[in-house]
Amino acid sequence: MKFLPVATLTALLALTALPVAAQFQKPEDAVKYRKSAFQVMSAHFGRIGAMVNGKAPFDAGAAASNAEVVAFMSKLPYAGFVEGTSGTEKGSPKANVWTERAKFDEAAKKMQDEVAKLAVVAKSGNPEQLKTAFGAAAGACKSCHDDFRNP
Ligand code: ASC
Repeated sequence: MKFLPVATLTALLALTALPVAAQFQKPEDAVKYRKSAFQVMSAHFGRIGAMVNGKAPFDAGAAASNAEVVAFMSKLPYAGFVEGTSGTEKGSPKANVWTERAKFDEAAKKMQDEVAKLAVVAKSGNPEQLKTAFGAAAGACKSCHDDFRNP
């Protein structure tokens, strides 16, 4: 990332500032995008989960790099929550994502804050602190799922 020319970075930043609807050709593209972002986030979060739950050996370096990916990825999925893409099938967003948007945005921010803290804690290399921060982040994920995701 640090080797990208300034012009490229400026162009990328301008792109992220575009109105959400302009970022996707079709609603299905937005759905695919947000699911993909969550999938990558979940894969890396799960690797930390395996460590804190004793299913994988503790590896401070891996925890830190996985947590960094999670923290970065946590910023991406929300651009994909475009109007008209709620559903009823398992795992799809309920309509209240849009009717209670402020509450949804707050839940998203809570998760982003917790995974940012997880990334900081992971750098310290302390497995107990990692476990605590992982629990807080998982709780933020779950709370939003409980309120806004079809079971
Ligand atoms: C994960 C994952 C989530 C959260 C959530 C926590 O590993 O993929 O969505 O944790 O299950 O309750």
